[in-house]
Amino acid sequence: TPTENIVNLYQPFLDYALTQLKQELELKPYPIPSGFEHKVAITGKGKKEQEVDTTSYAHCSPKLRQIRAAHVQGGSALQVLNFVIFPHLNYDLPFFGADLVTLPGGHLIALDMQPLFRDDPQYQEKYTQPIWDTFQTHQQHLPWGGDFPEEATPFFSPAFLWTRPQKNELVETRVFEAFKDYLQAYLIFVKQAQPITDVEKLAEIKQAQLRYLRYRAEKDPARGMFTRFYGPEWTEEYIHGFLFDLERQLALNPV
Ligand code: DBV
Repeated sequence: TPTENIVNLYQPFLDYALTQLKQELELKPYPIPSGFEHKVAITGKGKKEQEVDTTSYAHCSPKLRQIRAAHVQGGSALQVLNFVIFPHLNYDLPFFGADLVTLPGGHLIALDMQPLFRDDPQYQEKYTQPIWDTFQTHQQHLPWGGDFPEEATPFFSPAFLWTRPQKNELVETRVFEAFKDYLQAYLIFVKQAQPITDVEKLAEIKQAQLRYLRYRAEKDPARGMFTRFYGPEWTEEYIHGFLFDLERQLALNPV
């Protein structure tokens, strides 16, 4: 039934990604701070009572510092999969970023290989050109999602898929295909990536990673939702200690 499908709308995305990554990379577990692996809250009253579960997943590989997912399951009116890959700081790889969100108002999909250097033509040639045809193929079927924060522009590539589909079916078909294609293309980038040794370039990468990370931690669009369900303390620790943890990690292990 439609309801059964929607309460697990993003599970196939998560299963696909983890299966592919395990197949293609030497994955190791990445620690999830204790108390953040799984969190449950009950919202609403009476007939509107609803459990909201948040489950975290994290791995790393020789070239990828953190591969992590947050999967929020709160019935037919709330499903979220936020999936981000953060490369190690000695690679110029983009971030793999997927924000798949279903709220009572509808679906919101953001999918991209988020660039370290948005306006650098050589960077675009290396990391946007190879997925340009894939982007165009899917974008035809996924209308532009409309307004999004102007200040987020530097963090998205020209191949940013941004859409608010009306129908579940479009998420289950076209969006899922796009997600698979972007992940496959990302895995090719990872395999081809060579470590950067130039000290100036390394410094630029670190600055670009921190810029991205600080923006995302500060502007996390899920902050309000998590705060309502799990309280402000849990939420801030989840954001800074797990979802966007680079600054904490650098404080522990400076590069
Ligand atoms: N978004 C996250 C994380 C989430 C999450 C970690 C674990 O970065 C969920 C959960 N995104 C989430 C939710 C909403 C959005 C919206 C719950 C809906 C918020 C609401 O309507 O209450 C892409 N995500 C959005 C929006 C954008 C993105 C543009 C619309 C929000 C708005 O208009 O302000 N992904 C998001 C983003 C960047 C990115 C802003 C920036 C680099 O990578």
